[in-house]
Amino acid sequence: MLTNRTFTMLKPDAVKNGHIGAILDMITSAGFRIVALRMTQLTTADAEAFYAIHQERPFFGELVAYMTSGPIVSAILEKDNAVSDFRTLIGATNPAEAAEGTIRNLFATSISENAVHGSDSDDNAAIESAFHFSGREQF
Ligand code: 3AN
Repeated sequence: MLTNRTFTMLKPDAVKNGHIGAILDMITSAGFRIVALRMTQLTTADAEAFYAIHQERPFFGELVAYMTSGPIVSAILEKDNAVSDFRTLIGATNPAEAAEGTIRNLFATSISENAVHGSDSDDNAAIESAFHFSGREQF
């Protein structure tokens, strides 16, 4: 249904460090069209639900605490091959391994505070988009 779309969050560290504009500029300069956009702050219940797939991982508590620690910017992005191209643009989960010039290489501070989220499949892009935006907030 949402083919050619992916979902992203600019995480609390990126917002706190003043990188919203620079990151959105990198995203649109790479050919993505912003089709939904919001600044918000996740509740603990929101973050636990969004990251439910990671609930058995040792870093789950740290991840939820971090993702609720301040405002985030969530967005839906459209482009051919959006999920894969966006994963390339953001770089590896661990910024120490993120390729030069990627968003995480430039803006992430650590593996847990890694600046941005990007969906890992078309199915998850659709689920995550619907979690954050109603139909009439998607253009
Ligand atoms: P990605 O965001 O690159 O798809 P996932 O899905 O493996 O990475 O992990 C989701 C989030 O969990 C990451 N963005 C990161 O914030 C956090 N995370 C992943 N691995 C670790 C780790 N080893 N220690 C702390 N936080 C982690």
